[in-house]
Amino acid sequence: MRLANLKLATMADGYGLASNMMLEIEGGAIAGYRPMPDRLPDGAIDCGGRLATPGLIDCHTHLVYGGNRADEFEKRLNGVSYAEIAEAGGGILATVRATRAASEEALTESALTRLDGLIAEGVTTVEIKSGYGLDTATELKMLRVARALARERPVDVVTSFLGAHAIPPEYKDARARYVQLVCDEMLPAAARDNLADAVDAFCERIAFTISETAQIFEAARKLGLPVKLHADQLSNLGGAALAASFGALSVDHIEYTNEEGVAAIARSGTVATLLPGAFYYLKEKHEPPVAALRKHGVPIAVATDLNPGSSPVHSLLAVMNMACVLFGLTPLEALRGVTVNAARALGLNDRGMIAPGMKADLVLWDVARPGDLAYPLGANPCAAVIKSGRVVRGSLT
Ligand code: DI6
Ligand code: FE
Repeated sequence: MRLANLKLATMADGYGLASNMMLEIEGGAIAGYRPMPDRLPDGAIDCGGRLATPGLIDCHTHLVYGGNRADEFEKRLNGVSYAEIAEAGGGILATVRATRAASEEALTESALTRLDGLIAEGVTTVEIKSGYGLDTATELKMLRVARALARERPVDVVTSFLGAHAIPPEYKDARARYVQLVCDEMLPAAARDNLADAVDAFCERIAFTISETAQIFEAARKLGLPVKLHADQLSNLGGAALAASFGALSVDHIEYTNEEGVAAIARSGTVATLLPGAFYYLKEKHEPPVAALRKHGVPIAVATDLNPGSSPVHSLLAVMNMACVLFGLTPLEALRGVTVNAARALGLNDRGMIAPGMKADLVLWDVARPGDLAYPLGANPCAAVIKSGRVVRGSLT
């Protein structure tokens, strides 16, 4: 396929802008691009000067889950605190009950609806975590559903095992035994069935300690699986530094990470994934250390954290805007955060940029400049989506 008359934001360096380009796609990959010849070559599709970016990558979601928690949102706004809701058996554990009770088909159906919202905005790769099962059968069920989504829609799914998301009620007074179960049974089962591309954990006072997290990361290492971490979201436990010592792909949230933690992830080449949706919904006040990330040259990714509790956000474009308004990212940083740096956060080196040999995952936009993508809230200028060289949405002309 030969696309003509494109404005490319290759993201190779900054936006990597190149106007008046022809782009060649062969066998699902980008063969190359070059300036337009004087007249339109035979068989080339005139894209009318539209902007093309790499397909967007949402590198942190929990989009497979049962039920919803709209009732808790309403309760919170009527004065009941997040902690009170959790103590009464709500919060993550409410979603665990609903997810355990849901059939694989029902989980797939509801996840597809959410996934379709992301795809409509140009997402071509999405990461999906388990973590609402907290028992072996349900964790594997969630991961199978995540894998099934990639067969149902033109999107690549990267999975993360998050058995260490919360302590399930059955193990309320036996944390150590639960961590053991995660390491000795759940994680090996997920690895055996090829259901986990990476291992994640929630390291926080209300979740897992630094030493429990280290134990889980050791188990991941034995299985040859890369790690990532929900780190320093509500307090600074030193999660980012721990993850760095395991060469983590990414550390996510990191509102409370200090400069020492930032220096550690800079040394380990770990990506910092910012999740402004959770910051917004939880009315968090402590901003992530963006200045230190810039100073230490840490690649910054941005993701929805799509989940039913702290971030019921179904729009990666909205999150780009929120990263700018709430965290002071520039529109360029926001776009790099959902393309080149999001690919790196997932350990994928075949996407996130427009370059020869990269996957032909592309989005055509009805905007004049790439910086415009982070500007509105609630607008969707996506004109067409190309996944592995195939037009899967909209029209190129
Ligand atoms: N951090 C969060 O904010 C979410 N999970 C996590 O590890 C909360 C997920 C939920 O409330 O369901
Ligand atoms: Fe999360």
